[in-house]
Amino acid sequence: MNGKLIAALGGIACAGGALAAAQLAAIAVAPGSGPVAAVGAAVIDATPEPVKAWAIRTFGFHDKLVLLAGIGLALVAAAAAVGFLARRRIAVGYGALMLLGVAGAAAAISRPAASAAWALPPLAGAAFGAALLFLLYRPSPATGAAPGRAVDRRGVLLALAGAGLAGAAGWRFGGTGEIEQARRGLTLPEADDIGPAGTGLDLDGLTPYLTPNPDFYRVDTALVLPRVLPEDYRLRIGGRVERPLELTYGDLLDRELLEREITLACVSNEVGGTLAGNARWLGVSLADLLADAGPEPGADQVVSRSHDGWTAGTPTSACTGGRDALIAIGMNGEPLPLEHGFPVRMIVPGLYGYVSATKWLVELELSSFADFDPYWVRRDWAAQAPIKTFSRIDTPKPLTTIAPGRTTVAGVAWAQHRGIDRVEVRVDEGPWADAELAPVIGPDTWRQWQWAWDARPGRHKLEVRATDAEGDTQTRERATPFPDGATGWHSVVVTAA
Ligand SMILES: Nc1nc2c(c(=O)[nH]1)N[C@H]1C(S)=C(S)[C@@H](COP(=O)(O)O)O[C@H]1N2
Ligand SMILES: [Mo]
Repeated sequence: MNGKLIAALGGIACAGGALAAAQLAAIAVAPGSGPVAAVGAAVIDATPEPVKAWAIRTFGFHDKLVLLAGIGLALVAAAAAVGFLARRRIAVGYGALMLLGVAGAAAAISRPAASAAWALPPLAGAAFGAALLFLLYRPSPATGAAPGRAVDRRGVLLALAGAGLAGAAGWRFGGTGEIEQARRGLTLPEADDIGPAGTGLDLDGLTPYLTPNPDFYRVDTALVLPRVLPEDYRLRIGGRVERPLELTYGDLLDRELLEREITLACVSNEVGGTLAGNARWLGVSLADLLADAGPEPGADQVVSRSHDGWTAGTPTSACTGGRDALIAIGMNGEPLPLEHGFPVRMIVPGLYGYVSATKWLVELELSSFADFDPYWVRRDWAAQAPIKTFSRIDTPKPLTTIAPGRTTVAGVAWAQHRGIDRVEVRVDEGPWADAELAPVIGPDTWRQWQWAWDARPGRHKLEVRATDAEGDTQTRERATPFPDGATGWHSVVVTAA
């Protein structure tokens, strides 16, 4: 192998060794303190909104994977270049490793959940990388011919293999196995107050009434899933309250448990989008918990905080004022899945997820809108975000060809906590026709609808609009999800032939 290539590989071996060592050290300190997670999270927090929106649009649920791959590729390229340069000037190598360590440490301690100890894994990793550099890049024998250093071929290959193995071990043992096991070992109690169960339409191509957990959309800023064992769990309720409280997971299970069907939706959902799901949630009444704590007058915002330091702000009135706001522990008959907030999350009917649905919930702090801006509000999303009325055509699918004649057009509509009263469909901008609505149990879930269409041969545009129970019909005017939710009618073009 040629010397330049070995030198480049040597750089990758030193950086890889540094990273692997840091990831292993992070297992002992805290999973979030690993440089991969910390730098990734810092990049996510610092990414300007338009870039983030573009990433979600382009990569969807894979946005985090793409980000990690991007950081990884950039690192490999930089490490190869540094490794190459270090042959002539070894200081470049030490400098780059120091930079890696300091940047990793800075990213780690900037995390909201961090303690000072979070700086240690990246620094320890950098020190390990420096030791590798020292061992692999040896001064050339003083022949005077070639200045610089000779890179130890065998050593580089060994170090690369070692870093790979250590990285894999770090991934495995820093993983979620222990939490998955704890989750599987749990049996949740029956609800004391069992809400009505909706029965949906079962039509080909139509979104099912209840969303199975594996199909439920996932949106959050967590690169590594926060790991909270039920036995270590504490929910603190404090801030502007008369009686601060602290509850364990067991304390939550011992309270009256409610089971409610509630549709959750993301503010980033575009017209026609699928960032919403309907589940049967098991949990404790948030209103009861807050009544125990006694919010002080003027504390109009409930700030909820996750284990990884993310925050949401919910109007106190929405938490106490008669809706089924839940501190949820169960989803569709199981403990919450890890991706959906295990062990405890918040669910408030009628508000977008970013202002209400905190996953991996560990703290409720009574504050005011004037005094505190939560995560997305600091990034200019609206502080108040009730869910806007939405309707979608699920079938027929856009740009498909259907048989002429009787065709079922069907979809879902939602206006949580107001309820859907009417869904209308029109073809080729003709008159609006009323769709048939599936029965619903209340205003907090989405509502399926269907309409029988006699499709003439040709190309057609189908459009849908819904009216909520307050009599407000969806506006045709298109708005982007930023800053408080998209508007506009969903349309689908199909050909009957
Ligand atoms: N801890 C935490 N909770 C969070 C978020 C987050 O980034 N971190 N995102 C919120 C957003 S924007 C939405 S839409 C919902 C999505 O919940 P789901 O992933 O269970 O569907 O979670 C909310 N809760
Ligand atoms: Mo969201």
